[in-house]
Amino acid sequence: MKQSWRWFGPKDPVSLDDVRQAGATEIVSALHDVPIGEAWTVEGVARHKALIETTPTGRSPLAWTVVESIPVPDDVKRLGKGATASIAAWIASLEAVAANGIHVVCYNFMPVVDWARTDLDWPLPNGATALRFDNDRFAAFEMFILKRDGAERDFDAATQARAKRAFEAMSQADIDELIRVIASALPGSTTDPLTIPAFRERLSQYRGIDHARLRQHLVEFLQAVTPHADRLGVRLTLHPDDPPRPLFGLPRVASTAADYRALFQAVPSPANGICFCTGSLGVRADNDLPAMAQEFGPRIAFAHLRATRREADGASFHESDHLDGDVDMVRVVQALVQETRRRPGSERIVFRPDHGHRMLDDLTKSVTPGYTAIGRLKGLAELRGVIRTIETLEGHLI
Ligand code: DNO
Repeated sequence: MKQSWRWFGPKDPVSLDDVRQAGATEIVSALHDVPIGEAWTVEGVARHKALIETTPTGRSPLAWTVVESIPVPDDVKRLGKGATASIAAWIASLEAVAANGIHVVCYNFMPVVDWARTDLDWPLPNGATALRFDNDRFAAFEMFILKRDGAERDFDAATQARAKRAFEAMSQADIDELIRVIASALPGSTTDPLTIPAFRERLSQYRGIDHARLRQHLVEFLQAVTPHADRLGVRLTLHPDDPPRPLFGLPRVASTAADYRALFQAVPSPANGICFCTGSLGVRADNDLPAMAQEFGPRIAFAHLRATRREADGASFHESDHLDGDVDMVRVVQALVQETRRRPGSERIVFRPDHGHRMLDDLTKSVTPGYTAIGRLKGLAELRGVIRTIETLEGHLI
C-alpha cells in the first residue's frame, strides 16, 4: 500500500517536510483556489505539481498521486446529463490532471453540503479534541436555525425535545459558530459556503429530487465521464456520503454496499471506482466494512483510513483513534493488503490517514480542522504498524 497525506497547498500549516517526517511518500491534493465548476488547466495543475515535486537537495521526493477532489458542481446533481457545461468543464479538468501524469481522482456526489459535523473541537477525556456529529445540535440547526419545512419529521420526539433545550441554551455566538461549522464548508469541501438564506434557496432547487432521481443523475454523470477516464487511464473514486444517510431532507446515494453495487452495475467501466472511506461508511452499523473491502476490492484505488464511534443515541458519532472505532480496521487493512498483492506495483492502493485528533502542540497552534499534523501522524504510524504486521505474518512484504 502507498502511504499518502492530504496537503492543502502552500497555505497549509503542515509543511511538506512535516509530511516527509510522518513517513508518507505520496501527496493527495487539489487546486483549491479554482472556483467550483471552472475547468482546471494543464499549466495550473503543473504549477501545483511543481510545488509538491520539486525536491530540495538532500530531501526525499514526494509525488502528487491522487487528486482530491475535482468538485462536481451542484447543477450536475440536480440535472444529470443536462448540466452539459459543468460536465464538459469536469472532463477538461480530468484531461489537465492526466496530462500531468496523475491517475487517481476522488470526487463525491453529496447534494448541497459536503462532509458535515457540528463540533470541531470536542474535548476527549485525555485532553485532546475530536470532530463530532452531535445529532441533537444538528436537529437544533435544522429546526430552529435553518427552520427547514418538515425538519421535525426526521427526528423522534425525544431528539426534538433535546434539540430544543440545546438551542435554548445557545448564545448568539454559539449559533453563529454552528452555522459556520455546518453551512460554510469544512476544509476540502466541494460545495460552496452558504449563508442561511442561500442554504434555503439551494434546498428549494432540489424539490422533486428523490433517491432514484439523484442516483440516475450520478449514473448519467458517470456515463459521460468514464469513457474519458478510460481513455486517459484515470481511476475515478467516489467518496462515500459523510455521514452516510440523508441530511436536510435530501437524498444521498453513496452510503451503502447496495448503493455502490447499483452504480457498478449501471456503469461497469473499470474507471468507475470507490474511495474506500472507513470513517464515513463506518457510521452505519449495517455497513460490514471488511466484507465491503473484499467485495469492492478491485474497484478500490484510494482509501481514507480513519475510525468513528457511534454514540448511545445511534445517530451521533465522533472521530476516535484510528484503530479504536466501530470499524474492524485490522480486517479492512488485511483485505486491502491482499487486494494490493494481486495487482501490479503501479496500481498499489494509495491510502491516507484521514482526520486526526488535535493533540499535543497542535492544541495551541492554528490548525485545519481534522487535518492536524500530530493526530494524523499518530494515525499513520498505527496503520503502518498494522500493515507491516499483516505483510510479515502473511509472508509478503509489498
Ligand atoms: C473530509 C473529506 C472530504 C472529501 C470529499 C471527497 O475530510 O473526506 O472533503 O475529501 O468529500 O470528494
